[in-house]
Amino acid sequence: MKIAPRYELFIGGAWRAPASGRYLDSISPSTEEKLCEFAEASEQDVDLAVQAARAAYEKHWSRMRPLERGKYIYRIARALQEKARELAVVESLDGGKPIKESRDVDLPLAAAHFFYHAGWADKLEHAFPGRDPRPLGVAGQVIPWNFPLLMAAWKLAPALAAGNTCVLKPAETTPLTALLLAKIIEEADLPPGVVNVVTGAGATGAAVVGHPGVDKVAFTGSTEVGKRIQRALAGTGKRLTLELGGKAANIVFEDAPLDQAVEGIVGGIFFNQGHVCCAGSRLLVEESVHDALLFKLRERMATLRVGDPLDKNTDVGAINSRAQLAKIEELVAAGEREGAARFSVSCALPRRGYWFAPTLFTGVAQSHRIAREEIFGPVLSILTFRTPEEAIEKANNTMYGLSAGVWTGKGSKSFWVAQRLRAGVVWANTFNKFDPSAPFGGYKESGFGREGGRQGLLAYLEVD
Ligand code: TXE
Repeated sequence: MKIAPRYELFIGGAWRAPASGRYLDSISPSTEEKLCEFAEASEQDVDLAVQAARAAYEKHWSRMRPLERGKYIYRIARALQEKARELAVVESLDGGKPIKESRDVDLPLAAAHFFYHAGWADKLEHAFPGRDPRPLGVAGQVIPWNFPLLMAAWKLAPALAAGNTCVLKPAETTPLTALLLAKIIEEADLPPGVVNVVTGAGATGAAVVGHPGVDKVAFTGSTEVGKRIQRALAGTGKRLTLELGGKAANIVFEDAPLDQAVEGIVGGIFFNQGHVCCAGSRLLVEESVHDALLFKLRERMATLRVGDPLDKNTDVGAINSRAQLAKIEELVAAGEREGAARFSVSCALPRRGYWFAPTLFTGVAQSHRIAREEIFGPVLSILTFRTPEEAIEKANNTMYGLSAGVWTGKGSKSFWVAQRLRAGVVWANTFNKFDPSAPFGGYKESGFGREGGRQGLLAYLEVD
């Protein structure tokens, strides 16, 4: 599974050149070298893809015995496992994340998502007994660049299991693994048009979500674009789920196992360079253990290896794009200007590519931009609290509500706090744990709808 010099659009089971004849470059963020080029789909191409998806829905996928649908999805899952190593390399080259993460997290989770949903295909009536679950039709799905293959799996697997057909639009900085997944789907012999992959930038995404032939839109990306899509879809009757940004609080009480918490905090913010919607980007620490925790945290941060994503020892890879690096730098500069104290790990960064050293800020006030805005980079903002009530109030003092973490030696306390947090996921004494059976999604401006589990299937079904 080598990277080809050029990728076309995957429409109706065939690889088609874009109507405009235009191609975009795929750049490796760790070297700034061009990896290949990929097609830019216009409205015309998107229209063909939606037509292909509609025809496949009517003729094949919605009529097929659910057990057969499940077999196809199992095939995709197995192929992902078989090709996991190569896909992990491409994911790291294209997106900049460390190979140990693509190998140990993205690939196994993507395969697990297909395995899990394959099992649902013929059991939907058991998931919703007596409620006659039926597919919605054609799903238009737009995904981001932070977990390119995994987000493709999160979108495609439940949609297909529920009997829908799909038009998937990967992010413009990371199209490659979705295109390789299209190849896997082609080799798995799915009926043509069941899955279509149209690459391009924001305009292609807008064409997908705005196409009148699309029955359901699923979007993961920035809050700004999510809101724009919500406005554009108002009054269309299309079903919509949005998974948007976050500003998760990781709350550490004085009775927490501090060494364990340090691991969770480091993983929570530096995993995937902090390009994670549920990243633990606000550390709320009980005042009495602030200094002790900070000491341990800085020591642990100093051991992080930043650099070549393909090196198995790398902990923190490249920033996904020049634009994302500029956004991180701008917010970090704002943090310094507003008076927070910055500590960045001192490490040699490669000369080429986009890099940012793991960084934390102390003395952060709730009004600071670094406490309010999603940085989406390896930058942690530390705030303190004195009582559980204050911790909860601060944790909830955000427009977002995707995830949170609670660290305490008392199980009852973590439940008490979790019940009061307005966040879709709350982890206790751990962070960033995922499972296809666990619904994931947000409160407030982090979006609505859930992905994963029985609840995630609801987004792709008409249930009486
Ligand atoms: O996101 P966009 P960007 C946040 C994060 C990041 C910021 C900007 O804070 O710094 O967003 O990232 C497609 N109609 N997240 O600008 O633009 C686009 O082509 C339809 C959090 O890269 O939202 C891509 O496929 N689609 C987030 C996808 O939307 C449109 C993950 C996401 O890109 C479109 C990513 C339009 N009008 C960024 N415009 C998370 N929740 O994990 C763009 N797109």
